[in-house]
Amino acid sequence: MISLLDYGAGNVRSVRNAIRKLGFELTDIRRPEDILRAERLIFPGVGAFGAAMRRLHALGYVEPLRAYLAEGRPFLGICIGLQCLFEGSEESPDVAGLGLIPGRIRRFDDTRLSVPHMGWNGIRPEQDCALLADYAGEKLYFVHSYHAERTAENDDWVLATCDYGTPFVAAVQRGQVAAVQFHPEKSGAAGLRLLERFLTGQEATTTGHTGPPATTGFAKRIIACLDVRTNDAGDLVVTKGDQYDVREAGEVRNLGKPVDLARRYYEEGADEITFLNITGFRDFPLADQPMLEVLRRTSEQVFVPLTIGGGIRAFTDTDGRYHSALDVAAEYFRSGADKVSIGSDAVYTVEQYRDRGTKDGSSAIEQIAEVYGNQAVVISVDPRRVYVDSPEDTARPVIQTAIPGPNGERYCWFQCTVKGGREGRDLDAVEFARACEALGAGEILLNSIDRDGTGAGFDLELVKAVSDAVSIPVIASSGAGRVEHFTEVFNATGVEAALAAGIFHRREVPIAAVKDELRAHGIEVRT
Ligand code: 1PR
Repeated sequence: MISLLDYGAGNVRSVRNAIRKLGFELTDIRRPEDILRAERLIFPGVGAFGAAMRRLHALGYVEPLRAYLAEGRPFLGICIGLQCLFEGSEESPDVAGLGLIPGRIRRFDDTRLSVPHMGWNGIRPEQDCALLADYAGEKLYFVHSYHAERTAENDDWVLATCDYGTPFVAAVQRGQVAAVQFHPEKSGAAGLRLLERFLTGQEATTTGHTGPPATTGFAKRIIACLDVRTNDAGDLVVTKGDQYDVREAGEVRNLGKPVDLARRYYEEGADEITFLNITGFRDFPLADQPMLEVLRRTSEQVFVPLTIGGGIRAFTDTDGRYHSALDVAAEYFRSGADKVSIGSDAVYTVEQYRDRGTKDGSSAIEQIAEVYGNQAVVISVDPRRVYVDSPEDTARPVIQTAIPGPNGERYCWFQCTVKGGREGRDLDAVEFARACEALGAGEILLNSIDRDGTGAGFDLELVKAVSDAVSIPVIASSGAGRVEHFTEVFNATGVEAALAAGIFHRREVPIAAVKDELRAHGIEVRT
């Protein structure tokens, strides 16, 4: 029996799903005394350091947890569950940690790096221990802005390290007490293997295994995207447009069932899966139970990060009940999403922010980032090129383009649109991305209506303009037609990830072929 310390501050559905998938029963810690009765305890800390510690105090869990750890009983901390073992954190300087491990948690330097550190990074095992034996160079999924530093005082705790601009502690262990900064429940087969070793009590055994010295490269991510909507027969299907037109001979194209396709991409090596509920802008997503069900069922079978977008905004339903964007997002997180993606609503928010000149905390971006963290808020933007003869012809910032317009125009700007590209706004995608970053978004999913479904390659001018303008990760999307397009976008721009839909759905290019091509060009990927 495994006890889960879920203190109700966020979504730990994926940890539950992973444990169940491995065939183990779970019980929840509900009272302080349950902690000392636990046989094996998993603590997937969620949210921010200060909020997590305050919640543990409020529930009376701190002293029993300290006693459990002092006895050296089986424990696995995940993410904030590792950070709380230290003395404190720069994230919440006034809040003390559990103090089991000497040292303080520090923020990554965002003047040099994309922060949060989000994605698949290799680790370097530092002790001979079964939990991470044979993991040298193995890539696991990290998502965090703060990290533990290795020092002389905590050196005997360090089980594995990783590099992201600076070396940091990826895992700690002493006897049966272990904790990892990455998310095993989101790290595919490698993560499940580690969880299984903990669940079966192998964590403290030594193996005699000394792996090769590991490099810990940070992988570029390959994301499979599933545009989902109800077709004319009322079934929820994966569809795909050409420049956002998803109909063929009047019918919505049907490229398969969402859960089946998501599982296929997971098995084929996708680093993340994104669902976009493409008619979410007009339907109320919480009424869209099939979409929530898709997410629930997918999260039981797919152990890499899941993003869901479409319809994330405040809404008054047909009974006159008001639902905040945070309520909508919360329902998605509860159903298994790791990140939500905001489209149209983010455009309206940025327009208001531009007019006002200040943040007021009321937008979906700010509210969701505040509760679930910046890394959980993706902004999906659907820009379209608007050509002009000269920069004086528009008030928006232009680029000089190597792809002339239909009348030979040499300049263009990238117009943000809403409602699935149906309506253009007086807002440029570069200004938009900067504003979203300032409002607290963690990542930009950068589509291109001009390139969507064309197979002509990513719009490198757009991708470069946006990725140069922000320090949060950018996902290049729209237009992938051949493996070379992925190499091109990673070589020509600073994006962290590339997303494709049509070529994967139509089985024209396997995900493994994309990764082979990238590896052959010296670009780090997860195998
Ligand atoms: O505005 O918050 O409700 O969100 C709606 C979401 O649905 C947005 O993220 C928007 O991008 C998406 N969306 C709306 N209409 C469409 C459509 O296609 N008619 N799909 C749509 C966006 C674009 C990409 C696509 C890539 C790669 N699809 O996600 O997957 O272009 O395609 P490719 O590799 O085949 O070229 P809201």
